[in-house]
Amino acid sequence: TTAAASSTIQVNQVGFLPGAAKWAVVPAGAAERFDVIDASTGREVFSGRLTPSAHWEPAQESLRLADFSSLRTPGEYRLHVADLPESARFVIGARAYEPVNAAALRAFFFNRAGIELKTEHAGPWARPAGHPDTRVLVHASAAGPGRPAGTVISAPKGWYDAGDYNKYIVNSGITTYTLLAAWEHFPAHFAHQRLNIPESGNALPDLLDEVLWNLEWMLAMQDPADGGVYHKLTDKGFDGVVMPHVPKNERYVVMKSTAATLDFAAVAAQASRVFVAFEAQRPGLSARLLAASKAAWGWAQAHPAVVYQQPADIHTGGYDDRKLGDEFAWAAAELYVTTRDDAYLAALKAQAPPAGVPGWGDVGSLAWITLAHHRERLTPAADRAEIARQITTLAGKLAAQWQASAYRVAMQRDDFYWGSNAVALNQALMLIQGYRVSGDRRQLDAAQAALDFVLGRHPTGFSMVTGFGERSPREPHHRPSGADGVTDPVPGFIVGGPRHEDSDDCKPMSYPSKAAAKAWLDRFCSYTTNEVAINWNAPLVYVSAALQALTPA
Ligand code: 9MR
Repeated sequence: TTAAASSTIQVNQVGFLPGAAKWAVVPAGAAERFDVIDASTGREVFSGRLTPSAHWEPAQESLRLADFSSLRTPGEYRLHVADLPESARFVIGARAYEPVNAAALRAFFFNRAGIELKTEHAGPWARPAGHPDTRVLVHASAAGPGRPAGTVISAPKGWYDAGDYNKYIVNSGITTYTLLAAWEHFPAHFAHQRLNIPESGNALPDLLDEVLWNLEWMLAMQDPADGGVYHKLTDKGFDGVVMPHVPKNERYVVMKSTAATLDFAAVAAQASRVFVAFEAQRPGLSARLLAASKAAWGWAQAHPAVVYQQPADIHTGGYDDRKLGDEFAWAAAELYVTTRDDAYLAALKAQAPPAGVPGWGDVGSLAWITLAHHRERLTPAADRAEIARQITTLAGKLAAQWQASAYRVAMQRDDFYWGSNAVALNQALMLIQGYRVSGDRRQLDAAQAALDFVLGRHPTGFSMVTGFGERSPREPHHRPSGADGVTDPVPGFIVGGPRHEDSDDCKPMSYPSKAAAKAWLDRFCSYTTNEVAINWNAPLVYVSAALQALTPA
C-alpha cells in the first residue's frame, strides 16, 4: 500500500477553511499549470501557474507548488495537472476541521484503560475493558520507607500510551498539558463539542471529561507519603498483538523520577486553575490538584537529579531524560501562573531555557506558552516583553524556514526523527503562539502548512491520520487495530511518520525510500514509523482546533 509518491499530487486530503492559505505540491515535470476541478462535475473552477521547480532535500525530490489560496468557494474539489493522476478529494468549508478535531480527541477515548467501550460510543471498535490496574505492584526500584516492594496499590484509568498497553507519566504530562492548553486557549471551540463518549451530556465539556480520565490516573501515581511520582505503570515486557482485555500479566509502578514528578507538578498546577471554574461540578478537585502539585514540587526540590534508569527486568518504553532544567522551569511556570507566588517565578528564571519546539523530553516551551497566554494577568515581577520575545523569535524563525522551503513547510531534514509528524505539529503549535502574540499572518499560514503536511500534503502521498483522506494508514502499529478483526483501523490516530535513521523493524521487508521524509511503511511491524501515540495526537487536537478558531473568514 506504500506507493512511491513521485507521481502523486500532494494535497491536504481533508481540506481547508475558506480563508486559509491553500497550497499543493506537484512532482516536477513538464507541466506549467494546474487546475482545481469540482470533484463531482469535473468542471474547472480555478486555474493557476505552478512555481518553478525546486529541490527539497528531505524528500530528495524536485517539486513545484500550486497556490490556490484565492479559491474560497465551499465545495469538494480535486487538483488536475496534465499527465498526472488527479489528486485526492478535499473540501473547502467553514467547518472543515471539526470532524478531524473530534476524531483526534475520540482517539483518546479509544485508548482508555479500564473501561469497556460500548457499541453506542465505539461502533465497530467496541471492546471489553482492558487493564483494570486496581492491583498494581510496587516494583523494587520504587520501594521506599512507606511502601516496600510488592505493596499493592490501585491506579486505574488513564490512556494507553500508544500502540502498547503501558502508561507513562512523562509522556502523559506533555499530552495532558497540550489538551488542557487547547481548552484554555480556545474554550468556545470545545465548550459545546459533542464527542459521543460515555460522559457526553454531563455538566463538563467533553474535552475535560476525557482529560479527567487520565488526570485521575496521574493522581494515583503520586506516593502520598512523600509526594514523589512513579515514572510509569507497566508490564515487564510488551504484550503480543492481542486485545487489551486478554493479557493478565502483573503490572508494576516503577521508580520515582524527577522528570515524572515535575511533569506531574506542572500538569496538576495547570489543571488546578482550569478546574477552578468547575468547582460546582467537581467540588474540591481544583484544591486537591494544587496540593498534589505542591507536594510533587517539594519532592523534586529534595531529589533534583533522579534520572530514570530502566531496571534489568523491565523492557517497556523508557522516556528517560537526563536534562531536567526544562522540567523545573515548566513546573515552576505552571505553579507561578496558578498561585501568582513570585517564589515560583524566581525558580523559573533560574532555569528557563530558550523557547524551542516542544517534545516529551523538551518541555521548556510549555512554560513560555503558559506565560504568554496569561501574560496580562501576571505579577509585576514578570517580564512581559521577554515572554513575547521568546515566542515571536521562535515563531519568526520557523516562519522563515517555511518561506524558504521548496515544500513550503518548516520541517528540515533533521526534524525527521521518531514521531516526525508530531514534530511538524509541535512546530505549528509554536507558530500559532507566535500568531496569537504578534498577529503576523505568515505564522498562521506556516502553521496551516504543517496541518496540510500531516493531512496529505506529505511526501508519501498519504494523509497520516487513520480514517481521514482517500489514502491514509491502514495498518498502524496499534494493538487494538491489529487484533480487533475490524478491517478499518481505529480512526483519528496520527502515526509517527518517516524518519532519517535506518529502521529494520520490518525485516526482510525494506523501506520504500532512504529519503528522510519518505522512509515510512504502512505496516504493523513498523513501530518506528507507523505507531500511534497520545503525545502525537494531542498537538493534532490543538492545531486543528486552533486553525478552526483563528483562521480569518
Ligand atoms: O516517542 C518516543 C521516541 O521519542 C523514542 O525515540 C522512542 C524510543 O525510545 O520511544 C518513543 O516512545 C515510545 C515509548 O517508549 C513506548 N510506547 C510507544 C512510544 C511511541 O513509539
